[in-house]
Amino acid sequence: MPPGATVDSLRAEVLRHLSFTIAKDPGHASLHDWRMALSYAIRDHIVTPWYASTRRTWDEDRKRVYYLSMEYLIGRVLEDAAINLGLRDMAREVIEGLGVDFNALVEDEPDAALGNGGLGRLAACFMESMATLGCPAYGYGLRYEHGLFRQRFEGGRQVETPEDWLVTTNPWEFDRPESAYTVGFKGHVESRDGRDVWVPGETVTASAHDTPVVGWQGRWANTLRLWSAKPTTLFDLERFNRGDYAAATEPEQLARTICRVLYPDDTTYAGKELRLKQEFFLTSAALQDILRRYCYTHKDLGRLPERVAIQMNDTHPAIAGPELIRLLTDKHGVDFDAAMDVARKVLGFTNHTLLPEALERWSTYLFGNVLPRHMQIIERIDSWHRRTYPRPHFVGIVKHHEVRMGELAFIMSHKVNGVSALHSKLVKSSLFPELSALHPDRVVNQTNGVTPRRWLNLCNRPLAGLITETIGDGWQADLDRLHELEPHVEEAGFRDAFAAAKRANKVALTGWIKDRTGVVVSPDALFDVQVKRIHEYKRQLMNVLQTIAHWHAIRQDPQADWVPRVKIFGGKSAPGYFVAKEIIHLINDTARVINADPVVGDRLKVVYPANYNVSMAEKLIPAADLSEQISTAGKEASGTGNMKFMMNGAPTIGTLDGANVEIREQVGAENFFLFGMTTEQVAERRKDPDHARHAIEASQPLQDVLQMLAEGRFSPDHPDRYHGVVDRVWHHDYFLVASDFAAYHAAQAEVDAAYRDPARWWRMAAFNTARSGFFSSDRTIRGYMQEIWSTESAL
Ligand code: 26V
Repeated sequence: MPPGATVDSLRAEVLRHLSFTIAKDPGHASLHDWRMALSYAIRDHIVTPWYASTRRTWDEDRKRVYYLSMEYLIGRVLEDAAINLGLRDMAREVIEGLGVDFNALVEDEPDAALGNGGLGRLAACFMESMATLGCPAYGYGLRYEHGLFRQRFEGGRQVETPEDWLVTTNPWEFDRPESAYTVGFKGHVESRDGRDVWVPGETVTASAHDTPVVGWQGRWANTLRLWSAKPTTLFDLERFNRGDYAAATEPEQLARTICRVLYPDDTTYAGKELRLKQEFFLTSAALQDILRRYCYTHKDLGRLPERVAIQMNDTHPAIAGPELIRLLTDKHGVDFDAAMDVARKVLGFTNHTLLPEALERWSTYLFGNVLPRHMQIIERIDSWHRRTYPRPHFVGIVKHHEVRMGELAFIMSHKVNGVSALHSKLVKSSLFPELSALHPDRVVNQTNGVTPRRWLNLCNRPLAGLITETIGDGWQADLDRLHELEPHVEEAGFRDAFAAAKRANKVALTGWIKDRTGVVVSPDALFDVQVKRIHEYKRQLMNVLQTIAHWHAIRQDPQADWVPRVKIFGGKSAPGYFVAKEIIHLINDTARVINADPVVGDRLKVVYPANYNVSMAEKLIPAADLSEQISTAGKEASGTGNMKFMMNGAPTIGTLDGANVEIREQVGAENFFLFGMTTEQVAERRKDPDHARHAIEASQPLQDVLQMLAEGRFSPDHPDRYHGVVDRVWHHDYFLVASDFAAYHAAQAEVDAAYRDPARWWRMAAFNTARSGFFSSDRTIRGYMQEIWSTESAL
C-alpha cells in the first residue's frame, strides 16, 4: 500500500477527480464517471513509482529490455493495478461507501483486447512480471483503434462486430506527442556520395502513447509505449484550394488505416500489404526511439549491446534486423559488418508456432515495393551469411521469390527460443534443422508462464484467501512457496476448504451463465471447460463429439449413476476460417438439443457464452473443475490457459503437447488425465492413409455420433448441415480426431470415476495448485534475463 494511503485520503482523491477531472457533481455522476474518478485516483499512485523507476534507470545507466510485439492482450486494468498497489480493498470500501456498486464499476471498464490469443496474452503477463521483478523494460506495440472483434451468435453462427475500446476515454494512457518519428514506405533507393539512401514515397508519423505497468506492491513500474499513426503533413492546402478534396486528404487516409484494426487471424498467413506496413511502422518507430534514448547518453554505437536488449515476439517485428542495420549504416555511418555484429548481439527471437500456414513469408515483389531499401539489405544479409557459414546447399532468407521471416529472425538473433521444452526441441529439429546445425547454441527454451497476480490472486479471491490463511502472505511474488500447501493436502479440513472455495466460484458462475446464456446449471455438476481460440488442431470438435457420445450413453440408460457435467466452451474463430466456424455452429446446435432434452436433465448441460475474452477467462477459470488441453501432439507450442487452470485447482485432461508435458511432470502423473498419441505416434499414424476409417470402425460410440450428425439430429432444420464435418472426419482427418477419440472417451470416464471420490478429487485439485509455482511468468522472465538478455533486476 502506498505510504499514508487511507480510506479517507482515497475517498478525497476520488471526489477531487470527480469534481475537477471529470467535472461532475456526485449527485449526478454515472457509473462511468465514478469509474473514471477512481481510475485517475489509482493512476496517481502509479505515477510515483513510475517516475522513480524511470529516473533510477537513467541515473544508474541500466541496460533496458525492449519487448517488440504486435499484440498485447491486456484485459481490464483498474482492479489489477489497484490490487498490485495494495489499494483494492480500500477502493471497494470507498466506492461502496459512496453508494456505488464496486463490481459493476469494475465491469464497466472495456477490455483492452489488442491481441488475438496466447501470444498477446503472454506479452501482457511478461510486462507485469518485468515490473514485479524490477527489470527495466519497455513494451512497444500498436495502439489499434479497434482491437479483436466482438463475437455474437446468430442462429448458432459466429457474427463479428467491431470492438470500440477507445470510444470512451482511456484513463491509463498518457499521450506523448513530443515523442514522434517519421516512418517511410515505398519509394526508391538512390546512391549519394557512394552511399545508398532510401527516398520513401509515403511517410507517416508515429506518435507515442504511454501506459505505466506497475508490478506487485508498486515497487517498480515500466512503460508500455503504443504508437498511433498521424499524417506527416496535415493536408495538402494547395490541392484542397484547387478543389481536389480527396487527394488533399490522402496522407490522412494512409495514417488512419495503419492503426485502425488488429488483424484477427492468427492461423493463416495472408501476405497483405497493410499488415507489412503495420509491422514496419511498429518496428521502425521503436528502433528510432531506442537509438535516440541510447544516443542521449552514449556515443559509441558499438557498445549498444551493453545497454540494449531487443526481443522480437514472433516474426511480426522481424523487420527489426534489417531496419537496425539500415539505421546503423545509412543514418549513423557504421559499416555493414560492424552493424551486423551489433544487431545480432542485441536481438532475440521467440517462436510461437510450428503451423506452416502461420509462418510469415512475403513475396519479394510486395516486399521490395513497400520496403525497397530493406529488400537490398536482406539480400546483403543472405550473402553475408552464405559467405560466413558456407554450406553445400542454400540455407537462408530469400527462396522461391519469398522473404522468409523465420529464417531472417533466426539469422539476425543471438538467441532463438521456443516456449515449452517440447516445442523448443521441435523448433530445433523440424522448423530450423539446417540453421540450428550451423548455430548449435542458438536455440534455447523458455517455458511460458502466467502472472499469478492476475491469474490467481485477483481472479480467485476465495482460493487466494485460503492460501494466505494456510501459508501466510508473500506467495504472490514467490509462487514456488505454493509447495508449502502440500502437507496440508493430506488434511481433510484443508481439502474441504479448498472444495468450498471452488464451490463459491461455481455458484457465482452459475448466476453469470444464467444471465448470459439463459441456461440453468447446477453448481454440483462437474464443470468441464475448454476455452481458447477455435482451431482444428485444438480439437474442440473432438470435445463436442465426445459430448454427443456421452449424451447418447445417458439416454440409453438414464437411471445409471451419472456424474452430472456442464460442458463449457468459449472462444472465437478467425472471421474467414470456415471449418472453425462450422465447429462453433455445431457446438451451439448440440447445446440447443441437449439442454432441451428432459431425459437428460441436469446430468448434462452444454454452454457456450459468446465473446470469450480476458475478463471472461477470469470468471470461468476459477470455477473450472476440469481443464481441456486436447490438441494433436506436436501442434500447441505451449498453451498458457493450461497453466491458469492448474493454478486454480483444475486437473487437466490432455495430450502430451506443449507445456502439458511439463505440467504433468510438475503435478505428477497421478494428478493428470493423460490420453492420446505422442508426437512420434502422430507421425507414424499419418502414414496409414486409412487411419480415420480404422479408428471409426473400432469405436461404436464414434460411429453412432457420426451417424447422428449425418442424419441431422442436431440440425433438424438443415439435416445435411454437418455432412461436411462428417466427411472430413472420415476422409480428411489431419488432426487425428478419430484416432484419439476412443482414448479421450476412456479418459473422460476416468475423470468421472475420480470425481465420484471426493477425497481423491480434491487431493488432485489441491496438488494442481500446490505444484503450479513453476508456471509463474516471474520464473520465465528470470530465464530470459539470465540466458537471453544478460540483464539484472534494479530492485
Ligand atoms: C500469426 C499471425 C499471422 C499473420 C496475421 C496475424 C497473426 C497473428 C498471430 C500469429 C501467430 C500466433 C501464434 C500464437 O499465438 N501462438 C501461441 O503462442 C502462445 C504463447 O507462446 C502459446 O502458448 C500457444 O501455444 C501458441 O499457439
